[in-house]
Amino acid sequence: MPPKTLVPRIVTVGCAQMGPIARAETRAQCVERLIALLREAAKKNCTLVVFPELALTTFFPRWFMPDWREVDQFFETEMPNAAVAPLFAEAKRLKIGFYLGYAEKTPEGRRFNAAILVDRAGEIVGKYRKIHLPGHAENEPERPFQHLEKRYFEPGDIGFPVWRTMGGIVGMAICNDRRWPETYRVMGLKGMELMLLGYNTPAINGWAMVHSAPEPEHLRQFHNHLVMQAGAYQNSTWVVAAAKAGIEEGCSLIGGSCIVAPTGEIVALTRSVADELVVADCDLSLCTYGKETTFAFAKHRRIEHYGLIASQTGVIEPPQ
Ligand code: CDV
Repeated sequence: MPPKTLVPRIVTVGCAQMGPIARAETRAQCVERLIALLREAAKKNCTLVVFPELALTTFFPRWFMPDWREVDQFFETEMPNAAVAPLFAEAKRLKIGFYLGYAEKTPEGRRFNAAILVDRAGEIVGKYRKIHLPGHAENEPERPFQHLEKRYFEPGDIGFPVWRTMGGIVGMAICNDRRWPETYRVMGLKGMELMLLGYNTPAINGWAMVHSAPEPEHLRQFHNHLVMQAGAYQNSTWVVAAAKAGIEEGCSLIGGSCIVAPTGEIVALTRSVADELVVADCDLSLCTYGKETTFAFAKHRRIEHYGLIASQTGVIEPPQ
């Protein structure tokens, strides 16, 4: 059989890191920053831009707020809405699709850490609700800062969908999801070629500080890249990950926003902890090699031995 020639399928993707967002910063100010990044992406021929998790507000789960009316100020009750309309309009004018993370409150009063995927025509084609919520549900005043995602959000209830859009098969995830191999594999089993993700990762672990468990800061960045490089390689997919970075309300967030190729190699990486765009020509045809060789799932997976993964949550050790 003659060798198959792979036709390049290039999506020029912008990974739009944001510097800190102050608590007092308005939606309008955030949207202005997002639009500036979008315009820079247009100059660099991007057709898709990835913004961070909770890109319209500060990372509010760092505070315990007993009054839910205060909490609700950080949530969007509809999407799009008046505040983000200028972003949608500019993206449509520039013909750029985008991923945007935000806090969602549904008409029934349910709260999710969500992301939307908007296509080049300005239409919302997909929504994802964060499944792996880190942190804790109760105030823990001994911590230097809180991580109350388990209080303010419900775990996502729509699984890990993927969408045929922008020339490929696209999936979404949010922050902590990237640390779990199941996230990539479930979407990998749906043929994902491009995973989009936003994150807010503190440079220190509040629990570790309280318990004197050492986790040097460099490990936070190492683990950030380790998991995404592994997930990309093991599922032969591109991964585009945009951080919110820098000192936000006294809390240091790591940067390290990056674009990872299906080989697991980082092909674009931010250098700052401020608003910064990095770009890569993501050739989706490069996914084919891994998907047809080492990670040809249909040929090599042995699901008869994997049942435990989907039937047991925690560890059950063998008897002594
Ligand atoms: N926003 C997050 O999900 N942050 C977590 C932190 C708390 C570890 C992360 O996985 O980066």
